[in-house]
Amino acid sequence: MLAPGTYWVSVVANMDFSTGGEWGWNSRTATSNNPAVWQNPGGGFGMCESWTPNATCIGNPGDSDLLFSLSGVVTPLDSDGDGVLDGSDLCPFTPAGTPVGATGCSVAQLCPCAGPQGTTQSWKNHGEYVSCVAMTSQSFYQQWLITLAEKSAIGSAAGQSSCGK
Ligand SMILES: [Ca+2]
Ligand SMILES: [Ca+2]
Repeated sequence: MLAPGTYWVSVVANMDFSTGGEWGWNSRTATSNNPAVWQNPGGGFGMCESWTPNATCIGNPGDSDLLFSLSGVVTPLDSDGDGVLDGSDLCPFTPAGTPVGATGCSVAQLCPCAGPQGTTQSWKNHGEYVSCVAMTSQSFYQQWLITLAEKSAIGSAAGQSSCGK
């Protein structure tokens, strides 16, 4: 699977002319991103032994790019598998199976033990941390993201933690 981006497409044709005949790649005048490049290790064709723009090798500006098509299916990515696609997920690396809200963040990611989310500060005290967890888990419960038992367990774990101490 390829992540969104720009990639090089490369073909290596190893053909003995006497038995394999010729191989070619149709060119076009329009250029997308970088122009096509070619290398001819050993210099059998007398040109461009290392990567050089096609149009320079061939000596024809019309050979600046090569024609090809790729077939496949575009699949939106959900890298951490929490059900929120990467484009909308504000919290990457959510542990597998952890309930998240619409922004792809778990209670633990919204109330990190180290300090308030999005800051480099620590919690003022343990109570501030526990309060964050309590409010966030209550919100998750009201959105049917977690059960009452899960909310209680999350709150209990926060109370027993040393976060903010
Ligand atoms: Ca996600
Ligand atoms: Ca996430």
